[in-house]
Amino acid sequence: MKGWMSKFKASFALVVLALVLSGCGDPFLSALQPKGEGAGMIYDLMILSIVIMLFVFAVVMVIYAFVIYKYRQKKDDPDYIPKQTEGNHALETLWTVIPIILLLILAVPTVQYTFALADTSPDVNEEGEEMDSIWINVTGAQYWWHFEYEDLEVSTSQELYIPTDRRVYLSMVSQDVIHSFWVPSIDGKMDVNPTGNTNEMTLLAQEEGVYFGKCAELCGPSHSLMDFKVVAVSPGEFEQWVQDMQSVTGEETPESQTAQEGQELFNNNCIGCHAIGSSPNKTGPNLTNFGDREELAGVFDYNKENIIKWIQTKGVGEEGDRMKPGNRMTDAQYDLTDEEAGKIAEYLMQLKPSDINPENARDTSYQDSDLSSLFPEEEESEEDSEGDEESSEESEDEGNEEEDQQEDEENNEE
Ligand code: HEC
Ligand SMILES: [Cu+2]
Repeated sequence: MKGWMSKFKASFALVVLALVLSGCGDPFLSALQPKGEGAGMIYDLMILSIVIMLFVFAVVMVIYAFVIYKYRQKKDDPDYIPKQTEGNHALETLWTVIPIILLLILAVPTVQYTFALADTSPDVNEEGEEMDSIWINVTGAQYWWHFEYEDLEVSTSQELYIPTDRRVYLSMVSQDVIHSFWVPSIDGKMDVNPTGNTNEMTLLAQEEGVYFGKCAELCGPSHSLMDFKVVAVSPGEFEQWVQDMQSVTGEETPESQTAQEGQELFNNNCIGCHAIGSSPNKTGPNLTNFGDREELAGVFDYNKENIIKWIQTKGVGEEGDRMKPGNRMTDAQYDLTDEEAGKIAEYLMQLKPSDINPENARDTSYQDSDLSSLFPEEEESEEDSEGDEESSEESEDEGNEEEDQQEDEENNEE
């Protein structure tokens, strides 16, 4: 009786544990609480395979219990042996066909979703026209991520801003070793390679929010600190963010005297690796909107003290209080006093070109937009072709363009 009780307690504890674990994970970092199209598909597949597994488990258990009970050794006839079955065609066919059917049920949506997730062709709108795609060049580096919105002439690092309800397209490479881009609540993983081949994927966030991302490929001593975020804001807010970011040149004069001195120090010591304003990828993160970061270098508390510590230890931290060992800022040559580092920190912390920041992703305000203001070129070129007057210079330019295009095509064919 006692043994039975403790077994009961153990299984009861297991059931409770399973229930608790099933609610597990933060909504912004859990594949079990999908907030994106891709994560939703992956979640559905997970549920489907778990349901099938539970079904198989239940059937096997029922048969098992039934057989054990029915053919147990009986007291009145201990020598009785049940009829032995061998080579039963009906049974063998049955237990071959059932697994095949189950595997087919799994395979059809898996194959379908695999192709859907890999599809990077442009979306079509309700009228069936192709919509402009937002392509973002993503570069993984030890131990941070760079995001360049090439067509929009906007760059940022650490925090990827995207509009909700609209697919964005990522074109992904690595600057050094293999990393893996993973935002569990929005989509699956994608590796980035240093060898020159570019991987592509799409992201679609269905709800505004700040979603946490992780590098999912062991990439060096600070791999576990290679965190980043996806900031999903409503389309109207995204449009505004892009316009605000586009207006930054890096030459804006800050208000306070200290920050102005900080700017000069920054331009003398740091600009080689860090850009402010749009730029292709550099050795270090783009700092255009550094003042809106919620974490320093993706993981550390964002405050002046930590920023000074980061600058003075070149991102390595102090003995006993490590920041990111092995990071590439250790190559920097500068030598600054704490006071100077403080001035730079002041300058960097006031870099807030936009009212759109992670707070806007968390609030409930929703501004709709079709994002057409971000893609004005097409309208212009239509007007161009309608215009009847064309200067000779223009037509020359067009000739060049055609040549360029031909060259591009030839390159592609290669
Ligand atoms: C040799 C190139 C190099 C130089 C020079 C350099 N940095 Fe960096 N910096 C980096 C790299 C690489 C990182 C990313 C480290 C990481 O997160 O792994 C970084 C990260 C940072 C960050 C964190 C950025 C973020 O997005 O949170 C700050 C702040 C920073 N550097 C400030 C400075 C300042 C200030 C200077 C000049 C005094 C400077 N850096 C000079 C390469 C450099
Ligand atoms: Cu990594």
